[in-house]
Amino acid sequence: METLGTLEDLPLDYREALTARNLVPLWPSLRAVLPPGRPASKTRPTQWTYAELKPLLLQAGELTPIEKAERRVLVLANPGHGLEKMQASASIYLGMQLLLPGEWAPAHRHTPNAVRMIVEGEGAYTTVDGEKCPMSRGDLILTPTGLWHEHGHDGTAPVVWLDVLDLPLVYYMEASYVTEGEAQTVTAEASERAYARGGVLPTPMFNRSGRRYPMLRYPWQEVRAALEAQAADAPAGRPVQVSYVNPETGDDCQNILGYSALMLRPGETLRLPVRSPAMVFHLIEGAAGVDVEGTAFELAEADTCCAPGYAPVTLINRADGPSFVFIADEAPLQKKLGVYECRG
Ligand code: 1HN
Repeated sequence: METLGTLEDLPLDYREALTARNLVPLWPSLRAVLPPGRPASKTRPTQWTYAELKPLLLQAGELTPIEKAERRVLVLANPGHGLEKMQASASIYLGMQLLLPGEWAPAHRHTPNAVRMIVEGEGAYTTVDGEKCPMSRGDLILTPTGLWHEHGHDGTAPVVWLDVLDLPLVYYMEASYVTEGEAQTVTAEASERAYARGGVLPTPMFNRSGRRYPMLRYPWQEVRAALEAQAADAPAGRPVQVSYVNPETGDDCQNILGYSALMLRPGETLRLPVRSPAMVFHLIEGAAGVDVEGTAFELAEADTCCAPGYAPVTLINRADGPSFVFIADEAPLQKKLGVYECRG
């Protein structure tokens, strides 16, 4: 591939003439925006350990009252993007949120989509679109674009959850904004009970269909049971994984980011297919090694790490029993845009 001319090759008065007219020569930057064979990635393989994060999050609980924070969150920022950008990858935002007993995070709605993966504690709940969703360890709760949501806590100990949002993408599109609201009245029945059994759905005439997001809470005990059931029949070597989908359509549960849970059986090592989307791994149960193109992470429970797109990733179970990993990725977005690739 030919080496292209640089900016410095050009006379200063020519460069200044371009700048003065808001013009830029392409060729000095062409290889940077179009690298050969594989994208250049700012997303650096990065790990955030819960043991290090938790005391700092609890300290935030002492330093900053909820009224002064609205959402008391420490953002898991990727240094490759610059910490101030608050992004884990090009499109994924991650944050650990703390809610203390009796606290209230007021209702709002916004354009970015969010999900919560509950890490620790009992007694908190989030109300989404009039549906009260209790929060328990391992549950996934959706807060899709445009739906009202607020968090409360009737329990006695701190509750912590992982927020995953497509904020970096929506912000980049200059489409990110919020609307403040009044506390919601609970009007909707629990969607996770209506959609609790695979293969059968509430009869369309009487169900919640017509809602773009019919199911908002995916209880961990159901997801774990689905993985255990799949593992009972899956031959060694076949990945045991379930995707969080819209039960009415089978589509990804949200438009931009994809969510799944993966079970590593005792002794299992899994080389994931090399794919274009960046990924986030959060350990729900067990212990796991994550090798991202030669960078080795060890995840204990509640630890989180990320991998850039196109990076080979290997997951290794380190526990005596099964390990369970929650995965977020950019696949739905990339598939919709037609840039998704799986290189096997
Ligand atoms: C948000 O609305 C929440 O509702 C958490 O808990 C984190 C990060 C950026 C923008 C909105 C929440 C957020 C957020």
